[in-house]
Amino acid sequence: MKKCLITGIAGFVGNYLREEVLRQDRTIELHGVQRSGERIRDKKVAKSFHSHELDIRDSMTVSNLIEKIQPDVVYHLAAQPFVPKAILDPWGTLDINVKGTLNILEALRKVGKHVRMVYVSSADVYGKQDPKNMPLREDTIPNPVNPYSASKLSAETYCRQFTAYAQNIEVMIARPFNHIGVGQRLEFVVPNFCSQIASSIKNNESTMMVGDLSSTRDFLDVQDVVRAYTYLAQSGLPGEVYNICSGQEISIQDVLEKIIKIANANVTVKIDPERIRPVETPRLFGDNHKLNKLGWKPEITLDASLSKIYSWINSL
Ligand code: A2R
Repeated sequence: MKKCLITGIAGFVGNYLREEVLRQDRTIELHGVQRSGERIRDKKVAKSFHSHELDIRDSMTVSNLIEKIQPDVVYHLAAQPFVPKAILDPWGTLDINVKGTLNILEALRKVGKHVRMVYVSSADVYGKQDPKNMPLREDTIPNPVNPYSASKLSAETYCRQFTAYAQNIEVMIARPFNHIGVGQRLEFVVPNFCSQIASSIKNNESTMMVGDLSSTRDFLDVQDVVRAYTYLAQSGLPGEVYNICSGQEISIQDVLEKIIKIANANVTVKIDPERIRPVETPRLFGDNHKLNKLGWKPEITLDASLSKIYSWINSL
């Protein structure tokens, strides 16, 4: 029986990845690492995998667990994923994102069994780029501009090095662009807009204040994102980087208008100059040809994804 380990299984993305991995193979022996056991309350979900509570910064515990499981496939998602937190605490971010990844790689190397690992990095490693470089391809030279993306790029480097010299380890590196879905934290742009619009309808307010809406991004539904991770695990090339993106550029303004239409809201959007901050990345979208070549293509449209998210927020 194949053994799979997902780190960060109780997080936003990990939760969807768990579902997708089990949907594709009901017989798989699934293990999940979570830092605290509190996030999965649903008993049926909790029973669907072997849960291991540990901190990936602790090399001994990581090593013992990997020695015990001897996984065939690893999806490494556990991370400190917030840029503002990384700016406040670069050391803590480095510890989790880099040392944590290194602990996993070193434990897999010591076990010696052949393993394929998907390392979930971030499109944020591209950082500050000339808008003319869009859509970003995997061979664009990264230029990280914050401690989060610096830590992700550093961990990517270790993944490539271990793939090169540890005979038993093959790591595929995923660089996801913006992903959205039910359950995402409310501070992210889409749930945030949905929540403001839902409350403007409930409170009969006709004006909504926003910041700069002109920047463009590339959105995928989280279910398409986790499907892409399984494609990398199955047929990605070791040591290679893959953009996980739609390849479609859309302005935040257009996303907001779509949500207003879905909600059938009658709100006027007003730009609040106080909310306008210098945007580091006015345009950000990727080229997904390399991922498409593995057979993946997105299945969920942006409209369908936004509708699901709006209904969820509206029901909270
Ligand atoms: O801190 P917890 O208990 O919420 O667990 C989080 C877990 N995690 C850790 N697990 C073990 N040892 C650690 N030192 C540690 N630090 C964090 O990673 C949580 O379950 C998971 C991250 O989930 P979210 O915060 O919901 O992030 P999301 O959006 O699922 O991102 C997944 C990956 C990350 O590597 C991002 O950098 C990338 O996608 O974009």
